[in-house]
Amino acid sequence: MSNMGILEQINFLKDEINKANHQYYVEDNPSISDFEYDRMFAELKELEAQNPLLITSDSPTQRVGSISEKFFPYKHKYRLYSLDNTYNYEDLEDWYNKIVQEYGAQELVCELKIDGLAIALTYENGIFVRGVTRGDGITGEDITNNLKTIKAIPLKLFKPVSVEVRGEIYMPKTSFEKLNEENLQNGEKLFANPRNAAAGSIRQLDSSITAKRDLSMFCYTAIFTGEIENPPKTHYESIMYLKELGFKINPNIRLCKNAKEAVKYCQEWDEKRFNLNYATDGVVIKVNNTAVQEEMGFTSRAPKWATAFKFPPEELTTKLIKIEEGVGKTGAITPVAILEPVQLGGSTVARASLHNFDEIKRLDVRIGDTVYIKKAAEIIPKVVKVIDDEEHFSRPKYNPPQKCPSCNSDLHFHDEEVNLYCDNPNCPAKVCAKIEYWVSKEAMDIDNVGPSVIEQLYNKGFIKNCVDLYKLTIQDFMQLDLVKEKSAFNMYNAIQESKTRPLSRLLTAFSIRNVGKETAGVLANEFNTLEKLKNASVDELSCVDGIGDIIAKEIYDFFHDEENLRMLEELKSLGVEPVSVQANITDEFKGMTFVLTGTLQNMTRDEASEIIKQKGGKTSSSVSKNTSYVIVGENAGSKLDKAQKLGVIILSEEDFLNMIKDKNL
Ligand code: 3B8
Repeated sequence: MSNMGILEQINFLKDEINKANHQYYVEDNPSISDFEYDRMFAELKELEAQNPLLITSDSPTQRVGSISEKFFPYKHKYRLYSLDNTYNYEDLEDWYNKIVQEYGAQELVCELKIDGLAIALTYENGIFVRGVTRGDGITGEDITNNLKTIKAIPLKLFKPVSVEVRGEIYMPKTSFEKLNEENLQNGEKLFANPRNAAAGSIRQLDSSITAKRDLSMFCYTAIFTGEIENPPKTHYESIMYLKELGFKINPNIRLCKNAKEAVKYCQEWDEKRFNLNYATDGVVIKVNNTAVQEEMGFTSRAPKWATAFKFPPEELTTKLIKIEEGVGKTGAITPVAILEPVQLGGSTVARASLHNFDEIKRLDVRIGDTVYIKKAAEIIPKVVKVIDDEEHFSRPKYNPPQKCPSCNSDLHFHDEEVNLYCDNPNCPAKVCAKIEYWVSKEAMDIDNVGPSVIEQLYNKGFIKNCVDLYKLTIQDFMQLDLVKEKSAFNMYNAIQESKTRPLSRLLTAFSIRNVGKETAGVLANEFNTLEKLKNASVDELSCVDGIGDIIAKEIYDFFHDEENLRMLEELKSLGVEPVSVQANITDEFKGMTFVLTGTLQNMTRDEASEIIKQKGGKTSSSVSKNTSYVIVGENAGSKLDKAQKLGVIILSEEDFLNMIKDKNL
């Protein structure tokens, strides 16, 4: 075989195997025998082994095994928004009617809401180049190698288009049950539901484990990043286009003329969903017309043109054993129902929320009552109703506490709030709750330091606040119950590691009122450094998309409170310096050195060098024969002269702006 012949044969085999994969894993309609498939696969592997230079990333042989040390954060080029929820048909009709009022009657698209993990896939000229988890919607983790093992994800599309596709990774219910059976026999951990099993499988550092798990993916959004012929004008058309490109889409998609038809779709699937081999927790309803979608836009967290109708949650009865009073990080006292354990919504429930003391009064919950509990997917179970059995009225009424269960201070109501509060700033339970939040997954994500460790550290007087965590030594940890050198070392290390968490996490950890992880992400993205955020005015803050006047004032106040400023200084001196997760580095400017001189009109020199770095280039402060370009602003001095002398290419600011066509930077 000539060289050309080998390349042709390799390409032929790749195409045939990719087609067979598509038929089997996407269309559910095998086109060739296993034997034929294995034969072609073996031949391709053999040819590639003899000609390793001809192996490409879209070859079906590249779907297996590699080991990573960790997953790298990746800043999404286009944010992944959440969906607003509707829980009943009335809200769904209201949502639709408001749209009709403003934009006229709209066709809707209904899709099943797959209960899996949201992922963004990037294709360049038809080749799969990257897959990233949703994360907080702004930054996720690069799990490309693991995603490559999922055969429903095409490595090469049927057309050479550039597109970012979003979808949901899931594990079929039958595969989930089989996996749990195996795990049970091997004495390994069981997964609570298919979603957790999918999450556990996709987050393996060894992708050969992921490859063994039966995962699949339904795609539901496309953002075209390059030119295409006849761009779709509706969501429905764009889904059909995804199908043509080779993606797996959920077949139960339906066009609806109005909200009534959408409600009918929801009612139908609320019953039929149990017959499906994948988990769905609702229906996503979207405005079909893409131009109208664009006009409607987004709130800070979700598109206005889509809503998720959540299927009604499961309910069950059990006995209320007692009511525990917890103290939260704000000092709010929260009653928690301790229950006789029951199985509900795929997990064991032994505790349920009672919200606040008004709620207990309204429900007239008494210890010993039989209560209804309800749990929607991912939502904390709650007590919804008391059963009026014979004994209910003979049981003593429940009275809210008057003293803090932790520090015994008097409790108070705050203005217009239903919660009771402990206002003692030194209340041990409150301080511990704050520290627990600081170390939590959502905030600084400090592994190994759980509630009992925090309580012990606090009781021994080693920590009085979150900052003190960073002063602890390995010896301090070794004085705790049952803590040996190794785990002391791990705890210490975990704390040290958290010093360079992204800014969004530190902001979340501060527990500023109304600043949860979503808002913290938006702030970090907008301001990039703590210093810039600290110096932002209320106006600047409220100009940020999704930050209203009240939250802006709250953030401003936080950064102008003396005690907080002292804390920030102390954190800094202890080495807690958040990193800003930069947009990912591309290689457009690889090997190029830029010199900036003079005053730029559209950006500072720092911002310009940031852009150069993000595109893989370098900046230098002096011009030499190794300089690739000098960017000249106003009032440029000797550097311009030198560049002219050396014959280095000189760019105006406008030339530079044209070079960095990518508007997303
Ligand atoms: C916009 C559209 C989020 C989603 C969306 O099956 C947006 O459409 C989204 F900001 O999360 N889980 C679906 C599903 C999820 C989303 C969606 N469509 N079918 C799902």
